[in-house]
Amino acid sequence: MLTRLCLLALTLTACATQSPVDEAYGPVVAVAVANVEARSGSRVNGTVTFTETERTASDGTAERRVHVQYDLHGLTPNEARGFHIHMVGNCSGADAMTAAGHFNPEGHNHGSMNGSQSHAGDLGNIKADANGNASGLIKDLRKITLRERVPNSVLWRSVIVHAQADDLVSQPTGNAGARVGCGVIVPD
Ligand SMILES: [Cu+2]
Repeated sequence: MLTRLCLLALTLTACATQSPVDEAYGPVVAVAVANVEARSGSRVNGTVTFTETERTASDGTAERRVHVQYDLHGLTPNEARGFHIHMVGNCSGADAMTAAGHFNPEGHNHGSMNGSQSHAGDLGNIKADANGNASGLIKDLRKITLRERVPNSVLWRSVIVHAQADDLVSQPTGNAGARVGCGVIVPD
């Protein structure tokens, strides 16, 4: 996708500005995309893009961060819905239960996105507008990576949109209900 964006951008502006993420995070080193399709009889659909950046910290170490841009449609207007990364990149089930439970490589309890002890896949809630669309950018995630074959890699896992809001407290799922949208996270 970056290549396509740069080609599009050539006559307009520099490629670097096409990243959705602040340049302070450093150059983009990996991108992955999940095409979200409706499940459980819903009309939810859209795209979730994962961008990983790398910068050099003051102590000289490489600091990677993942940023999640979502653009989702067919949601219930004006309502919040649980939004997670689930363990298995398999959306084939009509109810998306094939994606299994939350991505939780550290064995933590479910919680809010920024809690130090929450699941790596806990992305909180998305909020639909009056037309049932939700878009936004979640920046600076530190628990996940787009690297291959490491325990916290989200490649080949799945993004799930739920039928209800995540209360950020109930175990192990935040009482977020059925799975109304599912997409496998694949390298772009
Ligand atoms: Cu979930």
